[in-house]
Amino acid sequence: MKLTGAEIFVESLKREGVKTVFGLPGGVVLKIFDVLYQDKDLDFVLVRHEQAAVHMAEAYARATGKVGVALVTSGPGATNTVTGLVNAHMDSCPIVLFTGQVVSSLIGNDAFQEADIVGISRSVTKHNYLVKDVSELATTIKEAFYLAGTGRPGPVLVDIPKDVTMASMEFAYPDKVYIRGYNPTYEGNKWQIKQAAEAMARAERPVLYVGGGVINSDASEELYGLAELLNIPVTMTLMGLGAFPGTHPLSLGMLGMHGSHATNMAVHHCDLLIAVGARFDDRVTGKISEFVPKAKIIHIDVDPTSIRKNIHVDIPIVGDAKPVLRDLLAQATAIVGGKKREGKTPWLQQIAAWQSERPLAYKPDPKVIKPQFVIDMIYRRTHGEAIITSDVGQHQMWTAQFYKFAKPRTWLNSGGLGTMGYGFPAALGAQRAFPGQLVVCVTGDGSFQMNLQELATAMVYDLPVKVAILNNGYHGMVRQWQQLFYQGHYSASRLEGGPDYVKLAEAYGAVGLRATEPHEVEEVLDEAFASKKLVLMDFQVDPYENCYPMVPAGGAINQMVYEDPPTDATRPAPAAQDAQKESISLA
Ligand SMILES: Cc1ncc(C[n+]2csc(CCOP(=O)(O)OP(=O)(O)O)c2C)c(N)n1
Repeated sequence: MKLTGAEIFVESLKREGVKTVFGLPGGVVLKIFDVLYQDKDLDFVLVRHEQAAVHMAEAYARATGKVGVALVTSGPGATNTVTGLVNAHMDSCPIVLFTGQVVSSLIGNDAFQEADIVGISRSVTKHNYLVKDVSELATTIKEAFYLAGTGRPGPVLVDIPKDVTMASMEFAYPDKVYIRGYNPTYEGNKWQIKQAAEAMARAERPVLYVGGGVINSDASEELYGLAELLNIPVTMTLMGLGAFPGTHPLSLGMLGMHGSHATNMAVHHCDLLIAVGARFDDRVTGKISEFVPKAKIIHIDVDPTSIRKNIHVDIPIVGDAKPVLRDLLAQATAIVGGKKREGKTPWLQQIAAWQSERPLAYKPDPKVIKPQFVIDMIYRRTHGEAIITSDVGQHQMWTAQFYKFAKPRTWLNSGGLGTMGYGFPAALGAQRAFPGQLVVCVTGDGSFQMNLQELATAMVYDLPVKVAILNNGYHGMVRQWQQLFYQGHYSASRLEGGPDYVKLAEAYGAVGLRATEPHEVEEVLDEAFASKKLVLMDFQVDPYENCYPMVPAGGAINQMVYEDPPTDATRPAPAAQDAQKESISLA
């Protein structure tokens, strides 16, 4: 049967099992939207800004393990997606983004709403395509999904000119894909795995360092088995949180710039670091020449170009985390004769000593809401079972520190790019994937204002996410750096003119709640979590709280700062404090 390009597009998406597409229309994609108008099987979620559509697709992908999909128009529609593409690229998130393009004959002529999105996105996508003829459309879509979801996952862009959507041809969807030169390696080299298993069984002070790759490859069970078998403590990157249960006695939580004292000390002093699906980001390693000075390093990664990119590795293993950890577990089981190592080894005792020396903690205050207290309360009410998204800043680090994620795919976060404005649309994407689930977005007043227009999308599609704004009246993380490293020169970090969030929620038909004192925090959370609607919670938190421990930029990870300098002369000037107090009392 002959189909138009637009019909081929929709039919191909269904063959890929797509249920939901996020996006926003425009002239060159109207033929596709006309087909969607008559279609009952494909959900289309209309956003208010294309950046948000990509974040929703990313979060949908991370929460479900499927490929996320977005569709936008040419020119400004396409360029608005660039931040989302970079974000997905940095966090290895599988999405396919379809952009409309002006008719083929006008490409390169500065036509109305033309942008060379293939050129613009080349360095920030795993691959991209311009479909030149309707005959290529189905194969291109098949390849795009395959590339996005296999190997090291990532974003793939498919640019479709308007005339391609209008032209017709016989429809046939390919069953298989063959892409020359693209053959991801899944199984690790047996000899290297044996070497790694022996090194792990021999090590006296081993640490597993786990990243988002373990979550992408659904390898948590294998990781659990291995950690328990050999009694190895597990630290996770920001992207890896949830890969190993945060409450497990072997969990060390997050490492790096805002990792805890015990975790960073354990990594610094280990004799074997087993990196799985993690990429030795500078926020993790700190000063690279002083990173793990006494350790041998095993690095397991599906992407061969990640290995030895940032750090020397003793045993490299190219492969997908799941089969490699499965084989490692089998080898290690044979080496230890099937007998689990248990009990507090001297190494675990040392770690426990570091933990009690400087536990991850904060000073509660009876009068002022501490941001960490809000996170702690969210954790106590959800027991690590909710899907949590966050934005970027202090609130993000406090969430990573104080919320103990129980399961993979429950923490959706912009790790690599650090994109303010990610958290709220991400929560909406996850809620669309799991309508019955509690989805909480922890955000800052700066970050939330970057994509708050999606409140409308949330209301239209009945996405009852709970947004906890840790409102400190500042770009808090910027203010912290200015206080600690720029002599208190608070340049452009004070956030004036924010809306009244309760009224804002109400303006959209949502529920708005506010807490200004600590005793109100639990009430607000209880009311929000009991509500079936979208709730905005305005927590007016201590504007001057800083996130510790902290490894100053460029420092080694065992050289942490734990508290404000003794003479805190660099706190914001009284005028700024008064302004903040005023805005709290006005609110
Ligand atoms: C799009 C974008 N612009 C700028 C930054 C730089 N930046 C990092 S953290 C931060 C402040 C975040 O403020 P807020 O969202 O209020 O969170 P807080 O640190 O106060 O918790 C800024 C401006 C960024 N990460 N993303």
